[in-house]
Amino acid sequence: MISDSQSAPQLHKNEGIKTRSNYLRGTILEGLADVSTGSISADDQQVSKFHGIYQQDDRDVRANRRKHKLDKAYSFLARICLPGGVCTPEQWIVMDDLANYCAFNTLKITTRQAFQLHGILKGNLKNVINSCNEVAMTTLAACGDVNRNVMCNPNPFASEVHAAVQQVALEVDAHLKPQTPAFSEMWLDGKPIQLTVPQAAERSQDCKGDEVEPLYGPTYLPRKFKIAIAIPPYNDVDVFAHCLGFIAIVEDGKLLGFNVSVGGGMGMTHGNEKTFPRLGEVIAFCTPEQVVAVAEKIVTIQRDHGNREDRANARFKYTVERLGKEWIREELENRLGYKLEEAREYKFVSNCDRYGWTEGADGKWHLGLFIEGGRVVDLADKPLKTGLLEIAKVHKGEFRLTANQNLIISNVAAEDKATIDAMVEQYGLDGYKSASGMRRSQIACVALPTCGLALAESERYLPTLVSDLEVILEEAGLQNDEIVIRSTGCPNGCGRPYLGEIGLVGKVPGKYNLYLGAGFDGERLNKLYRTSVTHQQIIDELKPILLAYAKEREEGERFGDFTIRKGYVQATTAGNNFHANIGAEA
Ligand code: SRM
Ligand code: SF4
Repeated sequence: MISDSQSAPQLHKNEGIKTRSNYLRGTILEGLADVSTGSISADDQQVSKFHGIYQQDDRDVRANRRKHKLDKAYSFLARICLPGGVCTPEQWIVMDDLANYCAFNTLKITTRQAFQLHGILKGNLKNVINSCNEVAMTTLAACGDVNRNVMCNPNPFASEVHAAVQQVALEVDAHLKPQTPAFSEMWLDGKPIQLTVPQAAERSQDCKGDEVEPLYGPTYLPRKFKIAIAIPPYNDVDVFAHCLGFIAIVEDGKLLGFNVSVGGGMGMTHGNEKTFPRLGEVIAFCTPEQVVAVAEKIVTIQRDHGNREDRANARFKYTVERLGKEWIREELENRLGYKLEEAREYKFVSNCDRYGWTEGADGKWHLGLFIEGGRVVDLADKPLKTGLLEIAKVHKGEFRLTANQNLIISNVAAEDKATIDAMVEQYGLDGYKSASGMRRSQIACVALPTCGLALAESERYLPTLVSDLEVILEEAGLQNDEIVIRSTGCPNGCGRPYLGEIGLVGKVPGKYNLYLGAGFDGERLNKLYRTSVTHQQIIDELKPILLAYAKEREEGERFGDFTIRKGYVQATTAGNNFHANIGAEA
């Protein structure tokens, strides 16, 4: 017989940290006031994530500092939410300024359409958060066990629908923000948080959180929660990689509503097959008026049924895997108090970005720029950061950050195109014109030197690998083909590598697991092909496959599909068979 002590659930220690934090206060302010160290306490590091800040240290200098018995070179990362990736020129100018004066002089466009500033000393955090708030940007809930920045694809072709969908993204984002007064008290001297749309004052009656946090309650969610909205035919937000996805259904230029997808996520742990990437499953259709309620109820389902004992199994994808999509739909409808309609037809064609000028339905123009690794920085030959600042000073539309870490200069009047073009050329921002199709279809997560979890390089490595692969692409005549390549420094999946036709996932310094076979439309995960391969081995492994692809592909056949048809890897048909039928030698 199992004794009580054996059967009582052992909550993960982070649950206690959240409870004791008093709605996200912890002792962060005391920690920041302590000038004897650049760091804060371990518990506060967990709590600070909800405020969008992470303690990090410069891993490039870690060993040397240890040798000289010095403390680590601590600084903080701030992640700034931009729902749907839309950023005004005024906001861009503030970000540029903060990068110069409070951070490492660069801006990172993230895979979730947000900004990251690296290298902030703890004494500057309040200044950064305040400055963002003054232009309606916030770090609140950029990280932590809450809903994160809501994504929405920056589809310039359907500009009218985009505006409606962007509004939905803003509303869902605002509705799911934590309500704790701690953020305003701690960082903003009690001033209100400025959001692009006002934070919803009320949650549904049956939310069953508590007075301070009507939606989340004092322990928030078991784990992070992510939402994306896609407008077919483009799946450039990788909607199925999300806990909750909305797929816009458009007829005759009108937004009818959204298919609802549940249970996606990327992260896993090497050697732990109980963890796996998983793609969301479409369960129903909802109208634009129902979206916010659907998002709220799904979040409460995860709050109440997610695993609070094992953080490695706490994401919503595992809740859906455990309880089944039919149960989730039934529970969702119970909580909504009405039935949802059946999902509608849709078709995705690509999860890549589109570059160059595109005209929107309203006659305004949008310029897609390639920003390698999402890093906005002044390089010796290409002053990208200065260029974008100068553009922000004259641009009358807005910027849109893409989920592939790129940038769109959006809503440009026809008469202003020439000015923007000239500036793009002057500052070397026209890289999209000459980059190979593979380079333009890449994602690299940050990894070293700032990411504490990186096992290998990613952002600093992928450009070199692509340069070497370009020699083969040239030989094969594939230089203009979009072949999706994604790398991450560890298996957490920040660059959504399991949706790369070629995926590279760091194992140890200089070695990667090589994955092949994801769908170009973002609807099929890839499969492990080789483990722990070095730079040269990656090239040697990929060369014959790329050459064969050039010669033997069928009309319109994508690289990922080809690697499956030719038997290099077997297709992954669901997250729970991601680890099965692996084509790699151990
Ligand atoms: Fe991520 C943790 C960077 C998108 C899955 N991620 C981290 C941390 C904060 C490391 C840490 O916990 O100490 C990284 C900071 C590195 C640095 O120095 O900047 C980090 N993640 C990023 C970014 C900046 C990658 C990028 O190069 O763009 C992305 C920021 C997005 C944003 O603006 O919010 C980023 N992270 C993602 C994505 C992609 C997505 O959401 O579409 C994923 C996979 C999708 C998913 O969540 O399933 C992702 N990050 C993780 C995980 C694994 C979660 C899991 O389910 O196991 C971790 C580690 C964790 O949570 O324990 C993590
Ligand atoms: Fe860091 Fe791993 Fe995320 Fe890359 S995938 S940013 S190495 S946590």
